[in-house]
Amino acid sequence: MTTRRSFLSGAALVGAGMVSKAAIASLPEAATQSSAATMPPLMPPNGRPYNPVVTLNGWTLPWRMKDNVKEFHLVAEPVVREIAPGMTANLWGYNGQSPGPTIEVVEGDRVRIFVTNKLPEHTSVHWHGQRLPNGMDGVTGLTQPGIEPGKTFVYEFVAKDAGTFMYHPHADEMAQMAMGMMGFWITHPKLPSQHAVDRDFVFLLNAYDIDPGSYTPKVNTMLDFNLWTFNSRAFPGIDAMVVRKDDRVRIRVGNLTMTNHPIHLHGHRFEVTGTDGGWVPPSARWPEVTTDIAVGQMRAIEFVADAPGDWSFHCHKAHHTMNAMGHAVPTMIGVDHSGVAQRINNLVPGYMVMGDKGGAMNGMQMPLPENTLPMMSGQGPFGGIDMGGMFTTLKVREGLAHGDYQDPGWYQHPAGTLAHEWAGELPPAPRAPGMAQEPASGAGALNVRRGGAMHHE
Ligand SMILES: [Cu+2]
Repeated sequence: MTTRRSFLSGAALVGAGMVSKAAIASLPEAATQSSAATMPPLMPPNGRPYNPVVTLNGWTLPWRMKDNVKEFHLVAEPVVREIAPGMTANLWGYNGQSPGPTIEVVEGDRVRIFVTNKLPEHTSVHWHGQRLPNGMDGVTGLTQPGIEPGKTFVYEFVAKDAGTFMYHPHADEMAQMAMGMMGFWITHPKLPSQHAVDRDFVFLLNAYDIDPGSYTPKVNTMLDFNLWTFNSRAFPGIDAMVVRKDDRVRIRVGNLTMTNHPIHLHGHRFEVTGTDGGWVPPSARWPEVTTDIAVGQMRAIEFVADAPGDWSFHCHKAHHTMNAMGHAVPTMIGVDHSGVAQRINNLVPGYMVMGDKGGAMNGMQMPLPENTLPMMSGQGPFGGIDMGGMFTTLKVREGLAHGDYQDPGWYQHPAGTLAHEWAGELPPAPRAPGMAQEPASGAGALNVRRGGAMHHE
């Protein structure tokens, strides 16, 4: 969780990136970030004003103004990213982190981005979604040669359209994106009052395949990833999105995984107000509680946070809210294998029966290889949250200060608003037809369907 300390160090870092030494150099200084905590919004120190975004478990890249051009310096390099406490990954990213820092500019800004390559192979940067001169599009071989190791390229264009964008390589992209090379880009409207919201969160959806006990993603994996992340963080490593009651909130999500993610918010209705192609006219918006985000897409959702509480915000593909799981495992629900377990225990002391009552482990700890996250491990005020991966919370509270993004702790439910155990009389409960009358036990509990005609309707 983000603490005041990490907020302060974030502010100090931004200050350090803006010192005058950089202003006289021919290249802007490349600010770097060592923390995976959510950094406070970077208030624009120069250039035109705008309402900054907050990058979930990320930061915004400082810039300098030179001859009325907004100059940035990205460094493509190997980084160590903490995926969640207890696990780090050897990734490739930009300026010390993966994903790279968010770039924030204003509609109509002329932008110059220096890209230095400290990777062991060539790269390029594609400015996903921007309308720009063809030669600035960053496609290796098609619009430019690759940026060789040790070299610096410069991109320059006018940010024509306000909206939500991404950046990523178009060079050995399967491997480079599987290694985490990507970042967010926001072009703010010319008028800060246009599309204004109180809190504006951004993050990328990404996925990795890192074998338990290892540190480097398997870059040839196409679909069967085992770590599903928001901005290269897995729950419980993802910070909460903290908002004031009745704030107008925008959440912008970009998808650079290899599959779609239906993103679901509890307790509120939202509208999709931005797509890859810009702002959705108000007449074309409809209420949602889940929006599917396809590969390569960006979506901005907006709502008024009118319901205090700790609300789940997650991908609705159940496998995507799990960490480091194996899929080649049989379902054991309803199977009594205690006799088998006893016999295996004679051979392998410590063998445990698992999954016969479902997957929730009720806090049971299993020994894990080093650098491996439990499949689901978040702790809430009522015990274990059976979640990992693409899951976090929207924390809506009354009375927060305007710029206060600190985690307020768990929600205190007003009396009479909390689900609880029924303490009164219970009538005999009916059972579904065909089910055993007692909890399954013994070999007889397994209903094996054998032979005969099976018909399908
Ligand atoms: Cu998903």
